[in-house]
Amino acid sequence: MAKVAIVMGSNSDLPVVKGAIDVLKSFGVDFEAHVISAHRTPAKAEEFAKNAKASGVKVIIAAAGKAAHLGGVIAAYTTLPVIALPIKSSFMDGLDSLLSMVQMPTGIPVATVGVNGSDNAGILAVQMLALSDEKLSEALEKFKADMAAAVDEKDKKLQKELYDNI
Ligand code: RP5
Repeated sequence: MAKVAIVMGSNSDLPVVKGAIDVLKSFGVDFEAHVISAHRTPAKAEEFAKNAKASGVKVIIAAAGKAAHLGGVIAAYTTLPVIALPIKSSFMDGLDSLLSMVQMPTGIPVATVGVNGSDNAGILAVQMLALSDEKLSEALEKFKADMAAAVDEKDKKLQKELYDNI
């Protein structure tokens, strides 16, 4: 049963969305992915959103570019948490997508990550699932510890480079 459903407005969004897919795979989280457009296939967007909870989905990631209404439309039809991923797909460098997603009216929130912030969309979905999954929670602790160790390593390298050049 897919715990996370990823929807994207077009298959042209897939190269960016792949980041979230890779994160979910690395944590062993079941997911499904679909191309559904708020504008080109609005009936399908409504049907998907209305049925997602009953099909076992816990979190939805909605990726879209330009006038990016997909996350908001999905959120309108479900009580599941929706993470919106703004795609940089026009001459506005993704600012259009970001504002279309983040400026939701009161009552219909979507948790919007940064432009092309695909990895963060995946990590946030895992964090939501980890609220009721101890193994995922432990995996996230390790993920953060590994990240901190990598930064420490970079700092050590910087210190060495500075002293070597004095
Ligand atoms: C949005 O329009 C999609 O999410 C995509 O980012 C953008 C362009 O779509 P295509 O014209 O490439 O299908 O709806």
